[in-house]
Order: sequence, then structure tokens, then C-alpha cells
Amino acid sequence: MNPLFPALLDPDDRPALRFGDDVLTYRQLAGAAGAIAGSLAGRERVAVHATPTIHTAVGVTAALLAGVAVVPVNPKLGERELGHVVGDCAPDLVLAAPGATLPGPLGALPRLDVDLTAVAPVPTDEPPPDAPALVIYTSGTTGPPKGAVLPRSAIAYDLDALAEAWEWTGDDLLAHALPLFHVHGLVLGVLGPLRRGGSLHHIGKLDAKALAAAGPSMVFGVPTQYHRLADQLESDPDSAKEIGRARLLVSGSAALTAVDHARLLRATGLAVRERYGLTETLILTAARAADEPEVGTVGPPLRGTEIRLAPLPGGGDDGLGAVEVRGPSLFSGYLNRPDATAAAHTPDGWFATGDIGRWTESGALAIVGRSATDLIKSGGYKIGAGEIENALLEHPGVAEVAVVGVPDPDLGERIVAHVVPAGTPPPERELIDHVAALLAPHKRPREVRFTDALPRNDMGKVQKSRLPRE
Ligand code: MLC
Ligand code: AMP
Repeated sequence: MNPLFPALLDPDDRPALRFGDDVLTYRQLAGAAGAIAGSLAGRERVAVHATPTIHTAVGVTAALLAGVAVVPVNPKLGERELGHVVGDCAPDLVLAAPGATLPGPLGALPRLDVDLTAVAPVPTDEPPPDAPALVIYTSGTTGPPKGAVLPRSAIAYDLDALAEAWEWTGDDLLAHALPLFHVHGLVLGVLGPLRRGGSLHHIGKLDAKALAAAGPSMVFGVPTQYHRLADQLESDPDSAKEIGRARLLVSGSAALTAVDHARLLRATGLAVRERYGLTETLILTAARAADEPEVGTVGPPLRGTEIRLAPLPGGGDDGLGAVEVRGPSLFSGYLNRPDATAAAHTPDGWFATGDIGRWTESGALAIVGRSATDLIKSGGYKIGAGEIENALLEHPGVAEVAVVGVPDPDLGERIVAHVVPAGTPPPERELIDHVAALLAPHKRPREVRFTDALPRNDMGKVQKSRLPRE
């Protein structure tokens, strides 16, 4: 038996979770999560209204203790996307903070409030390793998001391999400000410290003063957060000095620029470590704590993870290849989507990440791009262009549309919609709000550019590569 959270089986009074004024020790967390786990026995799948609160962390932990698969739901999803997610995963009930107002389809589910003061024993039966632990929705190039099913064994394996890479122990205090409905904030950022028996301090926003006050040994963030932190630290040397007492700053979900690496190193004395992965694969590579990181790379593969670079169509002898992976941290498939699961794998069973990479001499992987122009990474969120185009086409003022990601120093890429209007162009704000109402705020175009026609090839297919990227 390999329990997911050994520290909850023999809990003590060390701090486990802190979100603002809400703090739980391991003993309190075991009591509260044990009580909810008891109420969940026999359920197959539950949703969690995944606000960035301690209630989300407790609800997810409880469901995992009960051996029930959890679907963390972005609380800001628009009506279309929320309807899709809830319809697709059909949860038995939803876990939420007491008093939280649940949107549409979540509100229609049976509800169980997360009571932080409850006390009951933690179940000791460990479910089988291949039992589904999490279903996390992720965007593809077209169509609505797909639910990646992550088994318990993948999560346990990946967190242990990362612990080796980063010398991560129960003595570490992790601080971050990530959302709790994706792999980064939830798997690494909540389940990570709990598996080690260490502490998490969620600080709400990656602000220099809040981070300095938290006094963490480790920090996780997406590049947009580190970019904004670097801006702040340049005029706040006291916070920079405090943050420099940390052991490890880790960036992931998108590429951190060399400029921001250098600014953070100058301010804090710490060289940021990057790691690389996907919702479907969890973390695959990581710059090690013990080694000087090679800027521009995401480090070598984690123990047990295999990575190969497949030739690119029309590719030359430049060392670049399509990143394909296999190993114990991979998902078991997309929920209800055997077609999409098959399409994501090569005939010989490797998962095709869609990223393009090359090896450096030291054995680190460098991610140099993506094969699909229809996938956008903005603020660390993966966003399918097709999903936004479909939403915009439902607006009566839109005749044709092409959505692209444009390089942005803060967000990595920002979403730009090129729109051929149907008649008089609608106000830009109206189109932006239309997308947010149907999908989620982070899928809003930052900019709408009206045009008379989209560039098309002889077959009539839109050629996004000919749209202006600046
Ligand atoms: C945004 N806003 C807009 C707008 N776009 N308002 C009007 N029109 C638009 N077009 C609003 C926002 O809602 C927000 O409002 C405000 O403007 C600022 O927006 P922002 O610049 O996006 O900043 P912010 O909301 O602060 O978000 C930045 C961020 C966020 C970096 C904190 O993008 C984030 O949390 N990213 C993390 C994504 C993540 O966890 N990815 C991991 C995926 S897992 P208001 O009112 O809300 O302030 C994965 C695997 C792996 O990738 O490797 O980890
Ligand atoms: P998601 O599907 O949201 O999990 O996003 C996964 C994608 O994020 C990967 O396919 C990469 O394109 C990107 N990604 C994650 N970490 C990094 C990193 N450190 N550097 C560059 N890209 C990254």
C-alpha cells in the first residue's frame, strides 16, 4: 500500500494549509477531510467549485482520501463551457465552501459544504493505483475542452519524482498564488506539499510584499506572475532580499524569458528553475535544485519519464523534433473521448505533446515552439483558438473570424481576434464580453481587429500565418 497522503494517516500539529486567515494543521485537515470522505463513500465522481480557498484544498483532499474522482471546476467558467463540463463528467455532487453561490449547472447538483471544523477519522483503505484521481479539463485546438483522467499512481509518481529533483521535503513551506483547477496550482501546488507532509501558503496574488511576508522556502508561479514580480522587486529591494532567502523559485506552464530570468536573479540572487509538462502528462522534465539551471531549457527528464524527439514534417538536420513521451505520470485517457485519446498517441503508443523541442549538450530539453498555431498560451492558460472562434461566430455581428496568439511580454501570448463583421462592426467590448459569458474570462480576446477579408489559400482555408502577429 502506498497512501497518497502519508502525513494524514498519523497527523500532528504542524501547519498544512494557509489561505489568508484560514489555517489548518495536519490534525485539523485530517479531521475535516476525514469527515467529508466519510460522506462521499460509494460515490463515483464529484465536482469541486474550485475557488482559490482552503475549502477547495480540503474538498479535493477529502475526495482523494475517499477514492472518489474529483473534477475541479473553474468558478469563473461561462455558461457554455460550464454546461459542457458538468454534462460531460456528470458528477454525483458538488463540494463547495459554505455560502458560496454556485453558477447554473453546478447549482443544480446535490451539494455538500466543506466544513473546516468537522472531525472524523481518515479512511485507511488505499484505492487501487489505477483508480482515477482527478479529471482536469484542458483545451484542444478545436471543440470544447476535454477531461484528462489522471490516475492516483500518476500523481503519486510525479510528485515523488519532483521531490527528488527539487529535494522537496516535509520541512518546505511552499508559497504560490495559482488557480486550483489546473495541474500547476492543484497537483503540484496543493497535493505536492500534502504528500510531502510540508506546508502550503496560498497568498492570493504573487505580490512582492505578500511573498516576502510568507517567508517560503519554495515558490511556484507561471511566467506572467514572475514577470510582474520582477517589475515590483526592482523598486522593492527589501522584499527582494526576503524572497532571496527561499531555497527554490520554480516557473512553469509556459516559457520564462531570459530577460525575466536575469531580472529575478539580479533582484533575489536566485536562479529560477523551469519545469515542463502538460495536463495529460503531469510534469516531465525539471531543472534540478542541485544544479545550476541552463536558461532557455526546462531541465532533464524526471526519473522514469521517457522523451523522444520525432522528425518534423519537412524538418532538416537542426536537431529539432516533435516531443513525444511515455512514462508512469501519464493520464489514462480523455473522459468519454476514446477517439481523442487515440488521436493524441502515436501508433506505437507514445503521447504526442504538440511541442517542438531539442536536446542541449547537457541533456536538458529546450522547448522551442508548438506545432499547432491554433493553441494559444496566455498567462500560462492553454486556450484553443477554435473554441473562441466558435463563440464569436455565434454573435450576430460576426461573419468570419480567425483567432491568434500574438507575442506579449507579460502574458507570453495575448489573444487577438480578426473579425470580418456582418454589416456594421459591433462594439469591441461587446464581442469580448460575449466570449467571457460563454467560456471563461481568460479566454477573452484582448483585442479585436476588424478586417474586410481573412487571408485564404486557393482551397479557401484561412491562412493564419499570414495574419499580422505584431
Ligand atoms: C482580462 N481582463 C479583461 C480582459 N482580459 N478585461 C476586459 N477585457 C479583456 N479582454 C481582466 C481580468 O479578468 C482581470 O480582471 C484583469 O483584466 C487583469 O487580467 P490579467 O492581465 O489576465 O491578469 P490576472 O487576472 O491577474 O491574471 C494573470 C494570471 C493568470 C497570471 C494570474 O493568468 C493566472 O492565474 N494564470 C495561471 C494559469 C495556470 O495555472 N496555468 C496552469 C495550467 S496547467 P480582475 O477583475 O479579475 O482583476 C499546465 C501544466 C503545467 O500548464 O506545465 O503547469
Ligand atoms: P496545459 O495543457 O495547460 O497543461 O499546457 C501544457 C503546455 O504548456 C505544454 O504543451 C507546453 O507548451 C507548455 N509548457 C509547460 N511548461 C512549460 C515550460 N516550462 N516552458 C515552455 N512551455 C511550457
